[in-house]
Amino acid sequence: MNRKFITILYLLSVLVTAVHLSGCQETQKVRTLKIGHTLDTSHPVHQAMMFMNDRLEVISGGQMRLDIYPSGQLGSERELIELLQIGALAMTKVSASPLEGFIPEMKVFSLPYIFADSDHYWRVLTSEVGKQLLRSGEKYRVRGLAYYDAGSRSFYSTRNPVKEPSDLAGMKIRVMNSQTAVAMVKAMGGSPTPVSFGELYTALQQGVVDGAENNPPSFYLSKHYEVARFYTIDEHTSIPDVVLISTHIWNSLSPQEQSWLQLAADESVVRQRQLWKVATEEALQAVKAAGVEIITVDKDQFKDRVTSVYQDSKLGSMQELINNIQRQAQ
Ligand code: EAX
Repeated sequence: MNRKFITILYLLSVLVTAVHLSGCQETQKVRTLKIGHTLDTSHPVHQAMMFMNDRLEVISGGQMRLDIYPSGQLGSERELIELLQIGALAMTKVSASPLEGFIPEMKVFSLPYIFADSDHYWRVLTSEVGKQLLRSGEKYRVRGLAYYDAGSRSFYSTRNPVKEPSDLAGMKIRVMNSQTAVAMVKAMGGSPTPVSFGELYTALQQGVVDGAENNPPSFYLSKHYEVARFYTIDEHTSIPDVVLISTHIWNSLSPQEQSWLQLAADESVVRQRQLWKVATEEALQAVKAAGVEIITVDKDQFKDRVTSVYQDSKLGSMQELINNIQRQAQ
C-alpha cells in the first residue's frame, strides 16, 4: 500500500472513531473537548492543560471540560493539525514550527535569533502582531487560542559536542517538520533530518541522527539526554507553542461557551509560564547531575551563519511582518 492510501485509511478510521468519541462530545449536557499533544504528562504543557481543564469546569459551572490525550497517542503534531482541520479532534498544542506548513506567516517564529531576549519574545506575542498571527489560522480551519512559552531551542548531540558551527559539519540533526528549521540547520553546516518527536529517542539511540535541538524541559522530559550527552546552549530559536481549536468545533460552541473556553485558555497561559520557568531550571540541573556536558558558546558565531535563512525568497511577502517584530526589540 502506498503512503497516501495508508494516510487516507488512517484518516477514515479516525473519522469513524470521531463519530463514536466525537471531537466534541455532549454527555449529560457536559461539553467535552478532546485535546491531543505530543509531550509527556510531566511536561509543563500537559500540566497547563490540566489546569485549563480545572478552570474550564469551574468557570462553566461544570458544563464544559477537556479530555486530554498526551504523548502523541493521537499522532504527530502535523497529524494533529490535520485532525483539527477536518474537525475529528477539537484541540491541540503544537509548536509554531510545524504550523508553518499550514499557516505560512508562522514561519517568522522559526527564524533563528529573531528575538533579542525573552522580554522581546513576550512583547511580540502579546502585541497586535502576535494576536493577528494567532488569528491568521482561521482561514486554514484552525483558530489560535493562546501562546505557551517554549523557551529557546539549542543543539544536543550523541557522539561529539557542538562547540562552534563547524562542528555540525557531517552531523545529521533532527529537525521538526518545518522548512525554516531545515534551512537553518543547512545554513549552519549540518544535515537536517525531519523526524517526528515520538520517534526521536530511538533515532538518536540507533544513530539515525547524530543530534537534535530543543528547549531544556523537552530535552530532559523526553529522556533524550540518556542518549545525547552534549547540550550546547546556542539558543538559536525561540518558537512559541500554540494552543489551537478546530474552527468546526469553535463555531459549534455558543458565544458563552466560547468565552468560557477562551478565559480558561488565557488563565492557563499564566500558569504555564510559571511552570515553564521552574521546569527549565530543573531540567538543566537534572541533566547536569546525570552527567550531560553543558556547553556554552559564542552565540554570534552561530548567528553569523544564518543570514541566508532571512534571504529566502518565500519570506519576501513577510518582510513587513519581520520588520515589525524586529522593531519591537527594545
Ligand atoms: O511541540 O517536535 C518538537 O521538537 C517539539 O518541540 C515538541 O514536540 C513540542
